[in-house]
Amino acid sequence: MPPLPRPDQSAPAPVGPTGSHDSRAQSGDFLTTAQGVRVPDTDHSLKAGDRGPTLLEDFHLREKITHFDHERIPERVVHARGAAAHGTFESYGSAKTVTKAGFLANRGRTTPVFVRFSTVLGSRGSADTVRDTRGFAVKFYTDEGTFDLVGNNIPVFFIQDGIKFPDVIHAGKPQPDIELPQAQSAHDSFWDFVSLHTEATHHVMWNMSDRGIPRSYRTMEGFGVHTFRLVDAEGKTSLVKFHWKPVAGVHSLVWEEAQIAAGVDPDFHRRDMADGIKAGAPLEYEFGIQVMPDDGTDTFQGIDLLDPTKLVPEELVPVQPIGKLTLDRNPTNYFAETEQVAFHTGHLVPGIEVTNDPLMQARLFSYLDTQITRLGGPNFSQLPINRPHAPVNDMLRDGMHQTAVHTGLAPYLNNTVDGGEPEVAGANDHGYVQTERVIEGRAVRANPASFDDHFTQSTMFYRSLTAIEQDHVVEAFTFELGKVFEQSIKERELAVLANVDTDLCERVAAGLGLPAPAGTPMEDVFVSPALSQIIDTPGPIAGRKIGVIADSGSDLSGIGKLRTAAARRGATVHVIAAAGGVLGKGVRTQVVERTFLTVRSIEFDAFVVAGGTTPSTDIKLIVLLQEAFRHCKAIAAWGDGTAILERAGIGTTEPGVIVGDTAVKAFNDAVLSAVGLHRAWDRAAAVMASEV
Ligand code: HDE
Repeated sequence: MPPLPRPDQSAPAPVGPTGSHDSRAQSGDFLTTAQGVRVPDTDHSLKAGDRGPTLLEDFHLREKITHFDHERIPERVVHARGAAAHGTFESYGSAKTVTKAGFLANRGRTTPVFVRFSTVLGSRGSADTVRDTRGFAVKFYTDEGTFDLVGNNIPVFFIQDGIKFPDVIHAGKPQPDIELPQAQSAHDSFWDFVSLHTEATHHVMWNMSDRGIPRSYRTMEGFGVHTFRLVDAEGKTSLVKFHWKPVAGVHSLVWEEAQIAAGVDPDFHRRDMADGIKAGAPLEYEFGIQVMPDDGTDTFQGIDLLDPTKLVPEELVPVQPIGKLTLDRNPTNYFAETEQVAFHTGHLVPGIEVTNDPLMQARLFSYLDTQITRLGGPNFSQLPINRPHAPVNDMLRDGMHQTAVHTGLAPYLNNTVDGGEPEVAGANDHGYVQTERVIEGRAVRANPASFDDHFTQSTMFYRSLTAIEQDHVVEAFTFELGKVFEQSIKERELAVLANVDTDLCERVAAGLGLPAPAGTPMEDVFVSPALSQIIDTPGPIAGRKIGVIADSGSDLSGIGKLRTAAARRGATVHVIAAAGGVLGKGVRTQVVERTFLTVRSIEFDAFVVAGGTTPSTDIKLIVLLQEAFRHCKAIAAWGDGTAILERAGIGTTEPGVIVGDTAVKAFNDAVLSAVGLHRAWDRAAAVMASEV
């Protein structure tokens, strides 16, 4: 008997003009129903007379309303608030020594990616700049199948065993009776949980540091958190930690900015990413690995590599760059792509394997499971954004929202009906063959003793920060615990801090007006300068925004020169004036993009007052400049623009304040270098101590 036709399971999805999606909606000349029937009127329902009741037979009305009624899907149970971008990963090939994964091992190979950034606790409509951990989830559409690296911007986690995940999230989410506070950890149940579960301390230290309030996604590090196992072409294994290093450097907001932004522009991070991409400044990160020997101990120099509350200091194991990620395309449709993308820690490719980290093990179950509720069934991999770019030839059949039209008669193996096909792949055919490892032991509900050390690395983190960063940690703890009502919770958390660092505990206790308990912090810990984000040489400024205060009398050609100098480094200049419109005439014009009414200091990384600008007494302008000064941003003026700084009480000799006669090259370079330093931290002590 001749073989029956083979099933074609990779039937292509409809492709629209934008490339990968079905863009049926809003194309063609006429509005139609979902059945393709042309619609004559979509504004008036079919009624019995113009003042009569609506008729049930109006199929267009019913279809339109019914579809609308079902437009929403459940938001993610965590990481509901997010934004994403498309891009490319290019391999340096340097990982070839440790992995056979083709997208990493082959120098110059490019792989399409989709990356979603998120906060953890807030609902889908919550603000971007809240104090929280950020998700950094990367989908690599490799030609050996899809690999998802579902990471965070903090290298450690609150808990050591996945069975505790619902507990920590229930504690962090709004309280269940009246659902508040939204997207905040500053409430009783969060601090109740973390003060009772001291394994959370290291992650909490990071959250309370500047890492909890990133400046933007482009200035945020990413971490795979768990230890992964890489396998090379000969079958040799290594243990690795994954890192994303932002090319733009690691920078954060200050707490007051984060709070203002949550009200003034809740989309602060989302807008920054989309605007940057649109302006031609892609987000860029280097992918790196720390490689540790897989010697059977799952430990490196006393650090338990299976404990996700521990990191490996970069001074002990340097991060080796293995490729570059560039995000340069905004999504076409938020729902279809950003909302429907489904990441899964179990989306692995040959050469990348998991370890026994008990947090990772639980995640391997959760991510597939959650999509079944969120995306309404088991066929979510067929959604355009989730579809692998490698050919798919599975034997999964039917189910809700099945869109593939499978052919063939034998969706099972072994078969003779479909000619015995398809075959299974061995390691030489790029099959995912798990490395053999010995697994034995008694079934116990227990952790290894090394998981009991909750403080050494919490202390290491705190002591590795600079003084100004430590001040921010003290402020953050004092703020958050100051929002807690139960005295016993505050006292218990102070007892935790007493075991991290005496000075930290005493300063937070003083802020709360409580006695500082005694603890036993480690005196002699390893200090890792790589954990600090403060730099002393200017970094790149692509994507940064500079606000220029001007009016019709300003030196518009000077603004033009500053704009050109900034553009050369990928930064943008935006003119701010008392009223909207265009300043100047003829060739020398500048469009006003913000007025004193619509601008707020948080939108910009630096402010410059153009020469020739008439001093204004508008309180909004004074507040704008004073706020930027308080947030330690670069502030500059040329010519008689300096009079406005003086009016705002900003001394021209203060750190990070640049003045010049004209917007010449030296002046512009000084301004852009100050932006590259991110903040004039030398100003911080004076600003904090200032009195009115
Ligand atoms: Fe997640 N996590 N997680 N998580 N996680 C989800 O999956 C979960 C953990 C992370 O942009 C959910 O599709 C468990 C660590 C990111 O779509 C869910 C445990 C890390 C995202 C889930 C963890 C993460 C999620 C919710 C403990 C950093 C957003 C919706 C065992 C390494 C992905 C979804 C996106 C999302 C479960 C712990 C990162 C419920 C059970 C550790 C970036 O499956």
